[in-house]
Amino acid sequence: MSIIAQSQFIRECHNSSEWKWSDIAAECERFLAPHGYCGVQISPPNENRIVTNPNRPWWERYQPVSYELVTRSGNEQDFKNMVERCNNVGVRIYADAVVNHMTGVGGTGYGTGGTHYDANTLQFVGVPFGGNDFNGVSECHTHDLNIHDYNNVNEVRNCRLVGLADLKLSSNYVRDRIAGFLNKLIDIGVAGLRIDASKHMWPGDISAILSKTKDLRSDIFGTEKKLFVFQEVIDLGHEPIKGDEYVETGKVTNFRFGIELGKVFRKQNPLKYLSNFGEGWGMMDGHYAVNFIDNHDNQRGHGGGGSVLTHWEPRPYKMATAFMLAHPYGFPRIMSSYEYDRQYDWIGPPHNGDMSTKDVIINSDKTCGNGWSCEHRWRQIYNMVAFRNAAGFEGLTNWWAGSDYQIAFSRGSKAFIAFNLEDWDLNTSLNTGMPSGTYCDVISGSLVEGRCTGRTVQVDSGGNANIHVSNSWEDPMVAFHVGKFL
Ligand code: LM2
Ligand code: CA
Repeated sequence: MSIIAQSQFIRECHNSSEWKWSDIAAECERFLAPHGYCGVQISPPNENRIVTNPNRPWWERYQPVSYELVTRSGNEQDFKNMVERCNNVGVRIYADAVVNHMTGVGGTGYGTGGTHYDANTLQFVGVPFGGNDFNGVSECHTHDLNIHDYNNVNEVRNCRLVGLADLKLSSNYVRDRIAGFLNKLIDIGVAGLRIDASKHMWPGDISAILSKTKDLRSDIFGTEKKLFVFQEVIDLGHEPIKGDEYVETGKVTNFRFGIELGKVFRKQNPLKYLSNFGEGWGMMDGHYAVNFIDNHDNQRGHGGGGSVLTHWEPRPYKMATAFMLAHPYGFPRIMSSYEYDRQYDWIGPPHNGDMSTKDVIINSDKTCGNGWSCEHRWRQIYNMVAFRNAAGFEGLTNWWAGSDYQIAFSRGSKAFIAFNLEDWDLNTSLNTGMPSGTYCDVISGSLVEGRCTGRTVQVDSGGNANIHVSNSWEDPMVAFHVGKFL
């Protein structure tokens, strides 16, 4: 999953795959805040079904049992501590809100908080929800109440997604229970939401639920601030439900972004075509787009699937991520994953013998251990987060394409980046738009105590620099910004 380290505003959030709340709290303090990450998208915080066949899959967290805050990541007190510690250092928490459905139908048992549920009769006493609170034969007309036809809008929204009991979101009672849950999160200090399975909810129902939510805590966020919402809508262009239908209620995930960059950085489509990437490629208005290279679903073939780049292919993955962070289009989200046996698409987070989630441990080179991949701690990635923060709201300037697979661009006079995926060196003088001086390349190293541990680039008084990027480098790109000036 992703240490959903995804941050807000112009900065990036981080998607934290099932980390324990105590580990996220520590990470906010020791790494995310100092490196300019704005927030963390956390795994669903509410009680879920305990699935034992297969044994404790990651996806059990997408089967709510109640709105109690008890999961493998921790209990309510752990959750409150995390939100407080992260807010104290300016890192915001964005909760993954699973409100389209409860568990899969069939079976009975206890959730991660010990609450009983009966998914045969649809009794979720912890909320409580009963049979009348779910869509049934009057709303959904398929023979088994499941979704089969994604070209049928009513079916996609009123029937069951992979057999999950579909909440009757048109009901005021149901809306109130969900809004109560969201208001509990707001009281604790959460800043926003990823709304899971938004495609399977009517935009009007999302709007009605959100209209019942309070303002955010004024002591943390100032007065009259509302939840920052981004809705998960898998719109790859060939279904009737469009991401654009959801812009009234917040931002929308842009699934085409990672798929298209996957093709480009695998050299299946020229880099130079990225000159008008974003709206120019038919993607949604950048003001609404939440972009990502991969997420917890599509990195293992779920949720839209496709051939996205992941941490398993580090060289092109770092380049695609650097492009995302360097480019002004949309709002970026960084994934943070864990290692697992890729033969299986269901394997949950690194765990101990009793199935409790393993601690995140930090190695001396800043990488993680115990099976946590921590892409957000890769130098090439966190240094590009600082690049994005330095670039601010500057537009894309000085676009240059030397050949199909050699490009460079500036962000006004704040930052510059060049990529070389050809089989030969890039070595030429380019206008960087930057003030004259010596800059530290943040891909090959970092500026540590006034010294650059990587390569440097010299910009002359006209803003020109000799840009050299060898195709044989570990990371064939160079990036520098005004924050890393020697
Ligand atoms: C999402 N977006 O719309 C999530 O990002 C995605 O990860 C969720 O599916 C989905 N919506 C529902 O929240 C995941 C996973 C599914 C899994 C569900 C529920 O991708 O495979 O379905 O969570 O845990 C599982 C079984 C499936 C079974 C279902 C119901 O894989 O075979 O269907 O539970 O028991 C009979
Ligand atoms: Ca639905």
